Amino acid sequence: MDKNVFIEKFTGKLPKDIKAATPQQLHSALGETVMELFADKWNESRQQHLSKRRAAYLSMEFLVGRAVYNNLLVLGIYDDVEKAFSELELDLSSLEEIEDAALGNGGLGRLAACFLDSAATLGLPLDGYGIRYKYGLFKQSIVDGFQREDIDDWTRYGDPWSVRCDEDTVLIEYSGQTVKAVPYDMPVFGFRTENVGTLRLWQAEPVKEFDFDLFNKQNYLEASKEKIFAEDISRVLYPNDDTDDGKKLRLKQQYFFSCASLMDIIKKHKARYGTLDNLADCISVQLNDTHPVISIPELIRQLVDNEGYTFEAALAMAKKIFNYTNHTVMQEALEKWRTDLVEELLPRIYAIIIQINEALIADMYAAGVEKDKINRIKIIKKDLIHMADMACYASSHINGVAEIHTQILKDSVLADWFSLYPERFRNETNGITQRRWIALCNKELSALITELLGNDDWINDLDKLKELSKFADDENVLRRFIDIKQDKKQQLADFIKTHDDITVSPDSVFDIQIKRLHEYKRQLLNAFSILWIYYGIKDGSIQNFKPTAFIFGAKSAPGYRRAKAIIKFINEIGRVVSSDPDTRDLIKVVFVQNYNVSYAEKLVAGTDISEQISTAGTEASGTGNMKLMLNGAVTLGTYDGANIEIVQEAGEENNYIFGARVEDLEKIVPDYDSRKIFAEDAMVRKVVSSLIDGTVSDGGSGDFRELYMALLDGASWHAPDHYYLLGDLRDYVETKLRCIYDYSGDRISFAKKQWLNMCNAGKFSSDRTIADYAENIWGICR
Ligand code: 26Q
Repeated sequence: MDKNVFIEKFTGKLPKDIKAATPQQLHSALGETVMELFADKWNESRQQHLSKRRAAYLSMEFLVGRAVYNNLLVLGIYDDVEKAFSELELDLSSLEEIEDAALGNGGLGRLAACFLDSAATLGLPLDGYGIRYKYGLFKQSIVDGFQREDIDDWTRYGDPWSVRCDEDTVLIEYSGQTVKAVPYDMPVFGFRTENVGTLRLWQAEPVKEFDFDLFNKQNYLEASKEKIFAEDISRVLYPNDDTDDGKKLRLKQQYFFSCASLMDIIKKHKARYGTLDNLADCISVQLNDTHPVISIPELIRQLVDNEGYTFEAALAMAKKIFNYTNHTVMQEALEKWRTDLVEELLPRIYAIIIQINEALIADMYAAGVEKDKINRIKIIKKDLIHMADMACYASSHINGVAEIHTQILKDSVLADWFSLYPERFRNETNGITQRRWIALCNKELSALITELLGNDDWINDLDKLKELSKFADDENVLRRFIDIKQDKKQQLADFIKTHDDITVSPDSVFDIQIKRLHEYKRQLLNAFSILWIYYGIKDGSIQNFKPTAFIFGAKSAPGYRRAKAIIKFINEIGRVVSSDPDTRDLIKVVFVQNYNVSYAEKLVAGTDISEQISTAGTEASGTGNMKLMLNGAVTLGTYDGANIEIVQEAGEENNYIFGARVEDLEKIVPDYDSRKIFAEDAMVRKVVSSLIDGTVSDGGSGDFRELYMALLDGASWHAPDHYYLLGDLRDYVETKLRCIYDYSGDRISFAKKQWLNMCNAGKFSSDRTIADYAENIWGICR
């Protein structure tokens, strides 16, 4: 990039008094400048992608975060732009005020964003399709220890990284309503490549903006009704990241982007080939969980109703084109739609689903499958449409997201399907992009890596980090690593101070748990362990405890009562330990507000201990665990999800594993009695009793009592302590204490463990994951 050309273009977009420009003005000018400079490159890539077999990633969520810094980095112009800014006496860091595009809830959405980054970098023809929500994931604040939610109006100051493409607008029809789907395209720049991917996000708009007749008749509300109802469809991201609430608007959203994306794919294909006969040779579509699975009957509808194919031919094509990724083992998350709802909203789709279901049953009879099994796997059961069963029937490949997760799919969640079509099942262990998750967020550690390796090729090939294992006993290198970690902890502490007005000492151990708030992720277990340590310090059973900051970042679904109670509980514990002079200098509890991608970038770099403590068999993979590992943290975790592969790579001796494993739980669960542990273990009893004995306050809501009862008596929908907190608690605390004492006992040995985790994170690059999808699922190449 020519710096002078850049400066001229950039300043031309700024107000006269450049120094008075707001961060938002700077951001818009910078974004527009970059978009103009790279427009040709993007266009060439678009054409390229259409010229060969390609893949489309359909996802209801793309948690891309803040675009500006990442784009500068991957385009290789970060340093130049930083210089240009300072020559103009501007500060690039002022753009930290720019909002994240939080168009996703958590892991599934962030994975989609990492995948696009990796595919672009690998030069692969992969593009994303999703929804351009007006409001992303709610903004969270903590008031008096409780979570508060606010809307996230992320485009309020514009969105310079998107291009509206009116010419590709399509019409979406529901019964009784037709709306426009207008695409906004975001470029996905690859690192050190000419290739640019496209993330196409659809926005819902009315066919008719305003009814002037009605307005003239003074019927003002009615005059705008069509617009409001249309815009409702892409107005807001559902903040649940697990439970299937079966809401009609969500079904409308799913159909909206599935239909629009397939029309787009078909239109482009026809324009190029003049026929759809070879569609399956030219495109592969990845369904990110069940959310876009309505695409299956929709593709068939378009082929049959618009293009004259028979149902059988269309179904055969669908089976070749689609692939399905499952991201969760929990039954509550497997989407089911009521037949009457689908029939009312999308009668033609409903009719096609019935035909698919009939084809499935016929196939099964023909193959001699027993009736019970057919009844279990058919798509329509009672009055519900089971989206996962439709996905399994009509996909070429079905995959889980970590070894253990795929095994659980085969053994239980999708066991019937595995017995029918074993060849369809694959494991694709998740990954993360090292561009955002170290090169960008930890420039200091990246510089050290580059220096030691002699070049920065590792940014395209993360396995290169393995070569750094040879420095694991080099005290000089470890000291430099420790200094960098200290630096990142200081930066994090400074940010927490400005952002949350909480003081945390960078000289303490940073023990961090960041992820959505969910019972199965067991933030409550972490909270109990802190109380345990608190009581242990008080009664003298824990001595010489090294000052530790327990840092949490998590959003709860707004309607998830228990998760919200856990947030309040954590904050209450924080209050107790810091108002006690015996512990205030030893234990600090921090619950950061509005945990998001940008906050995560700071947290992952400043972590010493990575908390990955889900009940064995519940976390499909986890990807935060990989980000923290890559930045040199040890994992304190269970044998669950990708943790297992992490310790396989980095060594059990360099991590802290505790708790029951899946195979243990299988034996324990049938006669598990949390009351027994509670009765026999005085410390467990003391800690758990804090929920009801007046130690902490839930503000009179009774929510803490409800948590207590769920652990000891269960609830109408589950057995007592169904995530096995009491069973794992003692082992967890002992392991955690060992970890903290290891840190304080011998910082160098502990740094060695941290270093070796970083060195062995290569497997968890999403470049590896995407290369595998490309070769084994999509059949695409650069
Ligand atoms: C379903 C119905 C109604 C409303 C919302 C939903 C819904 C929304 C989001 C269901 C699930 C999700 C997201 C799930 C998710 O993020 N799963 C995570 O996926 C990661 C990437 O594979 C894994 O690493 C995590 O282990 C898994 O929890």
